[in-house]
Amino acid sequence: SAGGRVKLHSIETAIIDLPVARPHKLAMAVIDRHSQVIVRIRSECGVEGLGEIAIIPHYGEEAPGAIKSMIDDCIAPYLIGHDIRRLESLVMLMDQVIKNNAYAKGGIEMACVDALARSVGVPAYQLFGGKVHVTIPLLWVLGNGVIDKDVAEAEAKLAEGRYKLFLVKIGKGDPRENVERALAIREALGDKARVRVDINQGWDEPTAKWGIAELEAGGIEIIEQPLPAHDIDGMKRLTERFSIPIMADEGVMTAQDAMRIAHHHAADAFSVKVTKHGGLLRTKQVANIAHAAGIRLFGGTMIEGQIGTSAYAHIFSTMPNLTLGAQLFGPHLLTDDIAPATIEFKDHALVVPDGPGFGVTLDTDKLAFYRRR
Ligand code: MUC
Ligand code: MG
Repeated sequence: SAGGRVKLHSIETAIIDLPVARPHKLAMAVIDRHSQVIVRIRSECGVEGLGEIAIIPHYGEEAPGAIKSMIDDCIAPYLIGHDIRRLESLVMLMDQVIKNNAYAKGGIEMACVDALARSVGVPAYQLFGGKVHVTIPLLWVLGNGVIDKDVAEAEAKLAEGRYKLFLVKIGKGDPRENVERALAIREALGDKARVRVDINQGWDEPTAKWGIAELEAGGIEIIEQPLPAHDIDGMKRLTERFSIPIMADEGVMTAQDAMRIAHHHAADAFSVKVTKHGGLLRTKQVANIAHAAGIRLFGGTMIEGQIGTSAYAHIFSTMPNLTLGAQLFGPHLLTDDIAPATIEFKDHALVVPDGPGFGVTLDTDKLAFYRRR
């Protein structure tokens, strides 16, 4: 056994920029290269762990350079020598070192979980109660911003047998045009597919009252984050008003956010993401609050590659109330990665990897190639 030597020896970070299959249009950004901060940790006994922090530009308060510096200069120096088996205590220590900064902390914790699970030879999900899902239904995000292109892309995904659940991003520009675009896509796909929308905080309450009614009547199945993240009262009124499920994403970051939303009944569902909650432990905490409150879960993404997607899948697999699938489409939008493709996809679903750790190995040549300098 590793005895008492599973101590953190080093934490290294690198910013990478990965190519994408097509420009991905969101409310706040167009992604034509996707940036990630990669975290590599090593224990004194030589066990390694990998973390990945994917960043959508202009999405939140985070930026790659700031995350890298936060880890290298502000957090890592305090963690060296800490026993990674005491994971919760490591997360508490990070919270003492600096407030918030969930992405930076989440990337470090992710790498520690990988190393810890590897050191005991188990899949990461085994540290969080084991898997209740063997596969997780997948959702593809249509991000062309143009009806014909989105429909053609969805048809191609349907033909491949990989996706039959789609999400349209409708938070940018004229709400009327956006609602029409979502309904046109829904109409064109007919019974072959199900369609959801993400407004990414783009509407005010009167617009949401009008828009959600239209979308519900047109057969859209879920409405994600229609109002600004802070507007819990507005989200509560929409959740009460409509029978179509209202999902919180940007509005649920911390466990306290989850408590508040659960208390006020201000969402029917949460989109959970390891980075925004600050690691696998905190993600599971948010999920547990949701479970207790009868709130359903959707596995979110910041468009992760092999490492992040596997980490997300491991923790998602342990959540009984994760019944709305996952948008872990990153490995199919990114056209290259710094780790060989190991995650399997089958029957419109992702197969939860079986480790050890996250089961992903780094390709150091690729890391050197994509590394920002
Ligand atoms: C979000 O708000 O869900 C993830 C994938 C994507 O295309 O947008 C996001 C963020
Ligand atoms: Mg979202």
